[in-house]
Amino acid sequence: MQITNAKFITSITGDAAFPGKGLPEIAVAGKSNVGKSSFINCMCNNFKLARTSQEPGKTRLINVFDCGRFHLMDLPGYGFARVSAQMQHDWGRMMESYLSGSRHLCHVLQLVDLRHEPTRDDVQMIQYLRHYEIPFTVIATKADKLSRAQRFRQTAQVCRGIGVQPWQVICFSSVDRTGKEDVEKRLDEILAQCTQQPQQ
Ligand SMILES: Nc1nc2c(ncn2[C@@H]2O[C@H](COP(=O)(O)OP(=O)(O)OP(=O)(O)O)[C@@H](O)[C@H]2O)c(=O)[nH]1
Ligand SMILES: [Mg+2]
Repeated sequence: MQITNAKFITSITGDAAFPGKGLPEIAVAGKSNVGKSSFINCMCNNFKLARTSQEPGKTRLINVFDCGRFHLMDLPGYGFARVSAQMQHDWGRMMESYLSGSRHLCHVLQLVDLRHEPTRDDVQMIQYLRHYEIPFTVIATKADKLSRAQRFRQTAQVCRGIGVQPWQVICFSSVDRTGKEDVEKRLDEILAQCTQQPQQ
């Protein structure tokens, strides 16, 4: 599916239930600066939708976008060394409360940087998702910075790092739109699964 007319609705903390319209939620997770907001803008064909920044830690709340058939949730990035211990603690609480408490969350798009080995935080995030039994797809970002051969090698590294198979990883670039159609196809599959198993 191509996403047209996506709109920013609100920012939430994850503590209180998001009333929404009962639409399935697809969340975008990943470390700070991995390209979550750029990914959302690229997928929604609107480069002014989610605020992107070269300064990590820009997105501090969960930003909610209405994409018609589902809500896209831009989660705050993790692993930003310069934030205080208090902020890291608050981040953990917010994520835990959202991931364990949302009634409509049906899938997480887990972004990792294709150029680097998955971080300890990436591994922990995947463990969280497995623990809460939340289905996820791995999106490896910034593919434009690598050659074809490098992409192949790096995909293998991502797979080893977080324990997934190569077919579970989509190489992506919000700069040259590598992988955009693959993600669109994946969204169709995700939504078909979500609507087959309506949440209580
Ligand atoms: N070359 C390249 N740069 C990218 C890509 N995606 C994002 N960037 C750059 O990476 C930086 C961070 O992008 P954001 O989309 O703001 O990252 P984020 O994950 O939302 O960051 P936080 O909100 O801080 O967690 C920006 O300078 C982007 O222009 C990509 O696919 N290719
Ligand atoms: Mg962001």
